[in-house]
Amino acid sequence: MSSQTSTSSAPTTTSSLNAGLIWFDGRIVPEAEAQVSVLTHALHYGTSVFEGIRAYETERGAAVFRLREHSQRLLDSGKILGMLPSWSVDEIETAILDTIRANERHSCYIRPLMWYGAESLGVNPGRNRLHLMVATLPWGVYLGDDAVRKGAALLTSSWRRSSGDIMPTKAKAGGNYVNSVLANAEARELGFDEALLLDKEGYVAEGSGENVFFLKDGILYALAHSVNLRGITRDTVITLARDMGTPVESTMATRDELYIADEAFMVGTAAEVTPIASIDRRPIGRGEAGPYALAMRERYLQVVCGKLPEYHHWLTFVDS
Ligand code: PPE
Repeated sequence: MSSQTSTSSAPTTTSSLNAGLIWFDGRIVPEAEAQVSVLTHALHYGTSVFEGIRAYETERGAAVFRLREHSQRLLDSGKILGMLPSWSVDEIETAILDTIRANERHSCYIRPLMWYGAESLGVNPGRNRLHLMVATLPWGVYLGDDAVRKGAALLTSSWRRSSGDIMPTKAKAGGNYVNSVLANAEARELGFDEALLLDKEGYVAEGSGENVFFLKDGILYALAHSVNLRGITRDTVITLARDMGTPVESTMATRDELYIADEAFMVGTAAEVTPIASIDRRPIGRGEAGPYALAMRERYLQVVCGKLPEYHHWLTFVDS
């Protein structure tokens, strides 16, 4: 009888993500050399924290959008998990900028990840060392061009967003994302673009990877933080809306309030500003990408690409 086990040489584990050179515990190495043990604590228990950041091409070369806030949130996520990293916010910023330069990226999605290593197994993170890596990836429109052009079709998920007494929802922690993965997979399998998650009281929380806004009678409503991730794009969009003269309020809302909104849209680093055309097959407004959402998307893209000098304080130019 043949055995399933082979003792041949180690498999190569390079991804197909074109990450190129990766910053890994202080060294910049090819992706194939940025390897971890299969006994890594984070792989078993989800004990990692991460960020999603974008750099855009501007007239002055690549610029990272809100680098300080993202780097600080990575450390904050670690703090929530009780991690004791040795990297400062400045060192994380430098690692990110060095990785972009090493790969000569003009624009990219940036994924820093901090995690417990493989010194001990068992729930207690105990003696595990902390590791840090930064990858940069070429990444386009998150939910696809169609979702942006026509507006995304959302499904209220049968999975609820974890509440803050069950999971640390303010931490961008690996383990938390099982919730997002399940909700997103359910929506996709049923033919929708994205999932909308309710909190345990039934208020709309957020998308699997986005914060949500809706517009009603000229007022822009940002869904309150409650159990949501404290989104940096959410904060950006609130500022841009106010600067455009739109009144903005933070609110709790049930799903039916969104059904009868004039417009709704999702925001996030990956999703940028993505209009919502329908929720649970009910058309929102005219059932297409709404004019306010499209104007906000346009404005957002101008800001991140450095076209509006009054927002340059949000940009870190890679080559300055
Ligand atoms: N909520 C969740 C659950 C979330 O994951 C994100 C970001 C946001 C809100 C928006 O946060 P911010 O990027 O600070 O505006 N989701 C990241 C991961 C997406 C992924 O598929 O991975 C992102 O947008 O980078």
